Amino acid sequence: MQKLESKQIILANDLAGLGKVALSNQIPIMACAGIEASILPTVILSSHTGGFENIQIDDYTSGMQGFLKQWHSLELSFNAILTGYLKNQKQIDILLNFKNNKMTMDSLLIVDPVMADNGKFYTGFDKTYAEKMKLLCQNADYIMPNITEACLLTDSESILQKPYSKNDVAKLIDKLMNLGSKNVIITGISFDDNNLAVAYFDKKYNKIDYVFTKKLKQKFFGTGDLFTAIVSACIINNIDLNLAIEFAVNWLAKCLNYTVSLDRDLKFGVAYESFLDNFILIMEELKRTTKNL
Ligand code: PXL
Repeated sequence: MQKLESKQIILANDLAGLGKVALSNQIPIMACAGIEASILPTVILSSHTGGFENIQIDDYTSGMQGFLKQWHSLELSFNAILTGYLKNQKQIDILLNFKNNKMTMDSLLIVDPVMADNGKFYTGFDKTYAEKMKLLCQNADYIMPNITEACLLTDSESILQKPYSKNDVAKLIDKLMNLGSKNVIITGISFDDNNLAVAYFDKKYNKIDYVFTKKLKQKFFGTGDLFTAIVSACIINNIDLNLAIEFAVNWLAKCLNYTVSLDRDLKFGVAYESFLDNFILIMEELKRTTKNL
């Protein structure tokens, strides 16, 4: 097995040419975290699908198999694989097979079960897809669903019909743990109109905790992909989950507020570039304090 010096991650996500989402967001985050990324595109699009027209969309399912076949033959070892937007059930099978048969035991599987938001499936996803996604989550070391996806993975959609409580979220986390996921992070939780929260269960501390942030009224694209990349980078760097989530939420809040201040069309993505130097500083400090613990 070939051991490369720096930490290694596989990013399985879509590649959109225009409008920064998915891989376009996650690749720079990994570089700034000092982690080398191997790129596994699931779909190649001329732009993301939120608010653009005449989009060129190429399903990359067969390409993924070729990529992984080559990588396996090179006997590389990876610290983690982070999955994002997957186009179909076949892609889930491909990743499950790679994780269970081709990766070393200490490689982490981190799953963002992208399929729904605001109580609804995204176009192209349905209940059968959600059933398959449960399988991927069962095999995961960390799952990062939003609240809608968490409900769909646990057949708890009724929670979304009315205002929900911390007690409801605790039940959801319990069900997700029973599914087999080792650590659970739920995003997009909203108990009131003004705040958004991330809830997480860290097996190491055996308790549920929350990080809150101010809710912005605008709709952004690709924030979930930035969030999962930042938290995954911290996990690989052995940084505690509470520090990781606080870092991700607070750094993203700075980027989002700046993006709003630019008064531009939000479909082009979050203007995070001028905050990457700040990202590197915080990440390096977190790595240093983790090493000294
Ligand atoms: O996570 C945002 C995203 C990712 N990938 C594709 C998208 C979007 C949002 O619209 O269309 C293809």
